[in-house]
Parts: sequence; structure tokens; C-alpha cells
Amino acid sequence: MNSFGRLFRVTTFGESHGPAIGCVIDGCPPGLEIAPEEFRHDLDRRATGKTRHTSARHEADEVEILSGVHEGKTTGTPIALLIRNTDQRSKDYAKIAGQFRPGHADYTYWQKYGIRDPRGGGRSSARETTMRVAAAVIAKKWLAQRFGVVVRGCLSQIGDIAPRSFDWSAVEGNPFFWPCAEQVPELENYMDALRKSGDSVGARVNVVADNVPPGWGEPIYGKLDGELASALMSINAVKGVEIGDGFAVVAQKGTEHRDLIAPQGFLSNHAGGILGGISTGQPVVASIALKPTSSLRIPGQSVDIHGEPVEVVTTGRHDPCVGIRATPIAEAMVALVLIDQALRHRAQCGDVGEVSPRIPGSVE
Ligand code: EPS
Repeated sequence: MNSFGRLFRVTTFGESHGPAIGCVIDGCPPGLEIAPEEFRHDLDRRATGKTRHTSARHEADEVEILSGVHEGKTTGTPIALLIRNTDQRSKDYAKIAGQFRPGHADYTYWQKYGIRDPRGGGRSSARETTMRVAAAVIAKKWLAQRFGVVVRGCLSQIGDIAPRSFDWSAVEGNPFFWPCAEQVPELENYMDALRKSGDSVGARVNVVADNVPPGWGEPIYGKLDGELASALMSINAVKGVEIGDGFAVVAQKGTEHRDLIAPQGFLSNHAGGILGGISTGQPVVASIALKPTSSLRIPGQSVDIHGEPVEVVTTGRHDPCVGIRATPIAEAMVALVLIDQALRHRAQCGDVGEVSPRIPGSVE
């Protein structure tokens, strides 16, 4: 499956070392103003080559809008976006073209299709996430204009380092999307040492969507949390998804977990803004666990496509921590789920209108 969403449906295509990557968005509401330069901010946040802490591949990530936009506004017809690949270095992959990197999708793609494009990981490359971020620029804009929804994320753990304090205003001021500014030098030292060692590390990313109105999400099989989990898990390297308190609920008592309700608002948000698969009007809160990158220059035991033992060594330009670039990607998947659910809610329940009592999302 290369398509995502029901009413706001995004199909991505392209390989990391092919001539281009792109997407087609079907079902975008008409009349939304959108210009090519509006993609720049989020694409730059996700891009490689911006700091020494990510892959050194330099892609311009210039978006061409091929269809669906006329005189600066979406027309309701399919929006096709294209980004040409310009900095492929396929020779980096020549030595491992017939080998399976331990911990990589190389082996499973081979088992599934009996053939694979080894250049840059082909379709399994994180390069594909560029188009999710591009599509979500449109989704974020519509959600913000129509409902005031703001989707934002941050890195909330690298290895065993967690933020010592939390401030949203710090997040965009450092290359890690880290919410505690004073810790950034520590992260830089950690990443420098990790890169020199040739190893990689996992990370955690949190995403919060504010101002989501109550009522989005479809029971039973189209639950908002179910679709968020699926969307977030579809990001390369994601091994875990939590909504609200996530796995911490295991140790909680009901009296501790339930979010008490006062006329002034919900008194807590353990549920992550979702009850019964439907948004409560509180912030929607999700977090993801990303595994350490599997492309390592430290030799690892594996086999080649003939089943012969090999020591795999991956050279080239790899991220020592893919989680560092995952914040805008996670935001994108949350925004894509939200716009799809918003349109589905409007389609079925648009006539219901506002139901009282409308409980504020949280007590200030
Ligand atoms: C990636 C490997 C590297 C990264 C790439 C993701 O690609 P290459 O080997 O071609 O340099 O640079 O990330 C991107 C190109 C991107 O835009 O995110 C991988 O194996 O997933």
C-alpha cells in the first residue's frame, strides 16, 4: 500500500535514488491558498545535510506543484507534488547490493518481492517521508485555518537522555527539536561521540495537536487513536506508539487515570484527548519510539542473497539517530490523520452541530 487516508487520500511514489519522489493528494478541499514556498519550512526541518548530526546528503527538496492548484488555490482536483532527487550517490551501496544489513528492511523486501532496489534503500528509505511532510503542509494549513488546530512535536528522548525541563519555545531553536535549551551542548557532545564511534541510537518523539474539536474519530474500526497508531507506526524505524499515558496505564489505578470533568474543563489528560476512539476536545497527545539506524560502519554478521555468511559494513551518509529528523514527520502523520477524520466527521455528522455541554479542553 502506498496510499493513506480515506477522504484526504495521499499516495506517495519514488525511490531514494530514482529521478524523483512525489505524491498525489486526492480529496483536498477546494479554495485553500497554497504556494510552492509554503512547503519550505517543514521540508527544511525534516531535511538531511542541515547539521553534522544527520546524514550529509544534500537535497534541495524543491516542490513542483504539477496539478490541483490554479491561481494559487486548490481546485478540489488531485494535487500532484514532485521533488527531484539531485544528490544520489549510489556507489555507496554497490558493496552491500547483494547483502542484507542486519536490522534493515533489505531482507524483508527481498523475501516479499524477490527483487529490490538496493540504491539508498530504494522505497524503504526515509527519503519517502519527504512527501508525507509535503502533503501535510496542506493538511496543517487547512486544519489551522478551519479549526485553529496546531500540530507540533519535539524530541523527548535520545538514548537514555531525557529533557530536564520542558519549553515549547526552545524546540525550534536547536537542531534536535529539544525542549530544554540548556541541554543542547550535552546532546551535541553525545552525538559527536556516537558518530565517531560508528554506532547509532534510538529516540522518542512526542506530538501534540491543540484545538482539535470534540467528535473526530470513527468507532469502531476508524478510531482516531487506532488510525494515529497505524499512521505513526508507518514511519520508518518506528517500533512503538503511545497515546496519552500509553504503557504507563498498566500501573495506574482507575481513580488516577480517569480525567475528571468540571464545568470549567477537564482536570487532566491521561487519555491523550481521545475516548472511545473519538476526540474529547483536549489536546491529542501521541509519542513514538524510533529504533537505532541499522546502516552502520561497524561490521555486523549477516548473509548475502546466496545465503553465504558475510560481515556487513555500511559506508555512506547515514543518520546516527533517525529520531532527530522524525519530529516533522510525526507531526505530518498526525496532521494527515486529523484532516481525514475532520472531513469524515463533516461528511457524516456535519448537521449535528455543536452539542452542549461543550467542556473546555483543559482548565487553565
Ligand atoms: C537513508 C539513507 C541516506 C539518507 C536518507 C535516508 O540516504 P543516502 O544513502 O542516499 O545518502 O540521506 O535520507 C534522505 C535522503 C532524506 O531525504 O531523508 C535511509 O537509508 O533511510
